[in-house]
Amino acid sequence: MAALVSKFNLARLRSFCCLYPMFNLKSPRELICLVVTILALMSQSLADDQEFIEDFLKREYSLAKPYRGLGFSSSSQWDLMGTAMVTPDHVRLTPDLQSRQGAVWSRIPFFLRDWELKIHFKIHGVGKKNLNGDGLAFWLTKERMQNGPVFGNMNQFTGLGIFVDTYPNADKTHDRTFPYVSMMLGNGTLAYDHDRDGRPNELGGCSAMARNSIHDTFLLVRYSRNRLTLMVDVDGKQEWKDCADVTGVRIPLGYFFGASSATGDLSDNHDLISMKLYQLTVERTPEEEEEEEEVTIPRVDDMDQFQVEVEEEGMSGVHFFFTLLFSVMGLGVLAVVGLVVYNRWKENRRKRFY
Ligand SMILES: *[C@@H]1O[C@H](CO)[C@@H](O)[C@H](O)[C@H]1NC(C)=O
Ligand SMILES: [Ca+2]
Repeated sequence: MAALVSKFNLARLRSFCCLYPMFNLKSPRELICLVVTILALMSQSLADDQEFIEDFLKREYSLAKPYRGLGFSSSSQWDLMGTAMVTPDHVRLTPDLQSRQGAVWSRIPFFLRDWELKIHFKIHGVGKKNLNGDGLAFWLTKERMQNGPVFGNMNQFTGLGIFVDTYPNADKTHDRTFPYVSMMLGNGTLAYDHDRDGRPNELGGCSAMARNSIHDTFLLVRYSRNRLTLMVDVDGKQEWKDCADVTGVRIPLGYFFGASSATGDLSDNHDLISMKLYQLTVERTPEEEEEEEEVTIPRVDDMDQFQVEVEEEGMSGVHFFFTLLFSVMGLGVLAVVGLVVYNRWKENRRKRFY
């Protein structure tokens, strides 16, 4: 393929007869000719890149403008639910009004093993910071079209949930700034704990100033070779910032993409502009193919790595040992200081007597 392209480009180059000898330019005409040739080659390679991406964009799993017939036509690949509404510029999942729930779900089960999902969304409203809610969620789950308490979707879901949480429910812990983006892998029994903003079962996350932003806000989810990566682009710099990265993640095939949102006492407009699914080409050796294990329930191979952070109540053995050690050391230092002070005091007193 590459050889073919370069052969083609060479032919193109030759057609600009002026390039022999290549850098021995005798007249302005030849210089212009060279510049034109270079520009032509550059535009050619840019076009190639474009084609490369287009090739792998999977339209059947993507939601993008124009949203012709979305949710209504029988040929549409998506279903709408609740307050979700299509406008020429976005799919509004909820308006900036209390107690609304809306969602959009793919109708086609998803069977690719290596993929990348680029999400363009917009969260905006009139509420002051932290007086808005609740946020947006993106899904790749076994279930679809079930409303519930997790950003407008059911709890105990089976599959991947990505959350853009805009309201801090656990107000005791000021350990993170909101909006907070995080991900969780549900297995049908694990629950998303809304009161604690999902902390107990999250696989990682980051703060992202994605509300009332003057910039376009994007998320990127990549899943390849069982590695799940989450990236954000919310500050208009056109670059991805790492947000979460987990290996050994196993997501079964045949699940559905979706997006959902909910408002409660607090609200926001939650708009989905696009979800673009790209297939990634990953070479696998026959051995790797064999090792690739078919799973029926989503799981993370080494789940223990996440349990550590969650432990809040009670002390672990190591924790206890160090607390004891430092307490003893502290007491020792105090005793020494006390002794020194006492001796000084005694000496001073003795001096005063003589
Ligand atoms: C889901 O994960 C939890 C925690 O790892 C585990 O206790 C539970 O048995 C799992 N459920 C299923 C259906 O595998
Ligand atoms: Ca929350």
